[in-house]
Amino acid sequence: MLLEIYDEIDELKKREDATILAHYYQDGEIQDIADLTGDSLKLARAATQVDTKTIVFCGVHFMAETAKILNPEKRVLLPDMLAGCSLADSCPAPKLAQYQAKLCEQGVDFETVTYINSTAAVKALSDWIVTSGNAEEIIRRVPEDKEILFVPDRHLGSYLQDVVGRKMILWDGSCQVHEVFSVMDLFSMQRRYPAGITIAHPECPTNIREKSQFVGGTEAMLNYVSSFEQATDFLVATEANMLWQLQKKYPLHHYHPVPGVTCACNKCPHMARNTLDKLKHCLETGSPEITWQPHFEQAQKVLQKSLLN
Ligand code: CIZ
Repeated sequence: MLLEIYDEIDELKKREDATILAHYYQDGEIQDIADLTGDSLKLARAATQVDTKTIVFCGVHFMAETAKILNPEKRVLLPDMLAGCSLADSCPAPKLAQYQAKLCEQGVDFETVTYINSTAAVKALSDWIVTSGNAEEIIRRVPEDKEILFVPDRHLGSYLQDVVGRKMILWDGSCQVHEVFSVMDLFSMQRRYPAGITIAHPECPTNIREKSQFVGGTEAMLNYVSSFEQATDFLVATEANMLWQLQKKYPLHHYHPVPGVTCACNKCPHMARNTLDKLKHCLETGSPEITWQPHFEQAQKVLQKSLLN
């Protein structure tokens, strides 16, 4: 059954001249059939190098939208148009515009640094876009005499404040997956695996980050794990499908999801909307498709300056 649908998708991919990009938070069976897997920085950059007419983006809406913005001439398909993001939802563009106007009235001289987990309309209101992979580097590019308004993830923002040593005005958003890790669950995992190494995503709350030996985005996690030559237990505080990618690339080690076997709430319900059936269906029908919107033009300028330069 799985082999059959893989063959059908392969055939459709040829027929439609398509490339499949998949985020590390997609189910393993989707990552397995993708031409390329990655975090949002790697995938956004890869999308600009694709030589097929169509990109099928297996990820959430803002990721496919970013691929379209960076490649207006390509057809970009998203298997499920409702694959959203709690972080993007936490920062609606009109609310951000209102807050920016208030800061201006108060005489605050600031630049807006926006996490890529945001809508195109929010990106269009921003000075910079960051991903978990390039945030430190971009924040260091903001002139020292400017305040920074960081949106929408308060946990990533607070992590970056510590790392870069720069106070920022933080928007009050968070990721529903990373927000739910509890430090008590982590402690019990650490008791179960006393020699284990805890690796956490910077979208996790401070109390989880403080109890972790390594904090970094998914690409940084892969890089970190690659430096261990002896079999090691890793306790992983991020979306649970990341374990599939870790296991595939570095099978020597053992990976344990935080909070562990008793709870599946560390799976992103939005990413889970994409399935192999929907992937096949979007190739068959050419829909749902991300279509160009007027505000993409401004978002494109900010994305290009932030991710491609
Ligand atoms: O930047 C991304 O792709 C996300 C959402 C997480 C990560 O660290 O890769």
